[in-house]
Amino acid sequence: MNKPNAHELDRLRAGKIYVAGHGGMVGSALVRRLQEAGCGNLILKTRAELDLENQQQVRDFMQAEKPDFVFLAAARVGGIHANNTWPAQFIYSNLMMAANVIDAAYQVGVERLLFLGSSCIYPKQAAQPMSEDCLLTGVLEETNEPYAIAKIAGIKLCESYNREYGTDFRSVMPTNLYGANDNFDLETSHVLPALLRKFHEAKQTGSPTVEIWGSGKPRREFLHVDDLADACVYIACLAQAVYAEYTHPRQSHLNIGTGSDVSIAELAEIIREVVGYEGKIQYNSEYPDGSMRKLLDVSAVKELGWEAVIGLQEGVASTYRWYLDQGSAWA
Ligand code: GFB
Repeated sequence: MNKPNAHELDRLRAGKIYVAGHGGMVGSALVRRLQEAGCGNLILKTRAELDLENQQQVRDFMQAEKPDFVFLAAARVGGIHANNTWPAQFIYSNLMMAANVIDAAYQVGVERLLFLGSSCIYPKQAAQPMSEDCLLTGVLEETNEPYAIAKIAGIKLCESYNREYGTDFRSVMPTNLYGANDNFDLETSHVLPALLRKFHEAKQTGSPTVEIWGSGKPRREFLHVDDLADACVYIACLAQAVYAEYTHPRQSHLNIGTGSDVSIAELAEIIREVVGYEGKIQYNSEYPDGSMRKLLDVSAVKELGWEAVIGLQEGVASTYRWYLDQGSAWA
């Protein structure tokens, strides 16, 4: 774990913190990390208790609670197939949640807010690794353009409120995430949990092949969600002047990743080994590849003193153990 600024961490510990989306993979990791860091005053609301797409509910909740800090980890997320199949739901839900929470946070004087985005905000043909300043320099990848537009809007909301109202709203753009509490539903999940489940079930049933979507050639950078949560707390604890020094008023986001990537075929080999499956891999080109490469330039966050510590092999193994501990929950 990376050590956050002690003075700022004390402010976080003394404050009231709202974690939006605490039931999800990212939100639950954030709650674990905040509790480990000694932050005990957390406000957590289930979707049934608070609908973040409902502006009035969000305003009433913020007025009643008046949190000091907000981590905006609530989002409608999914893998390539889900993004491609339900574009309206991805753009609408994410736009509404970002607009409602960010505006209500401003209205009640939230001291600091951290908005979580995604590396798919960058253009399809961006030079690799993708640095923060390639945002809005080209056309987006089509399978997840609606989701990406909503996430770009979230960054621009934070920036605009900072410029117009002097708020301290920050944004982090994580690369592809995985870990405990991931989604293992084969239709809506991302590649890493999908392959863990597919190899596991193929091993159990003695199936001779496992199907992998696309060509296996696209490259992705995978970050364990506990590393991301650590980065979020670290960045939320940067003094405002330090954060400002590494960002820009019109480009206020920071990339979070490991700095290295693997092809989907290489990822499949790692997962096959962790699971202990001995059959064959079959590629299905009827499914899209999506972006051919999405590697983040993480030099800014590194210069700020943060880096990822969980290796891919180790992270895949612990995620597999987590999946096994869930028993037949995903069957
Ligand atoms: O993880 P994934 O769904 O999302 O897919 P993206 C990554 C790559 O893995 C694609 C391939 O080339 C897929 O075709 N793949 C192979 C598979 N087998 C499978 C499988 O069984 N399931 C899945 N899901 N993929 C998403 C975006 O893009 O990444 C979101 O749609 C978001 O907006 C997220 O940014 C992080 O990396 O292509």
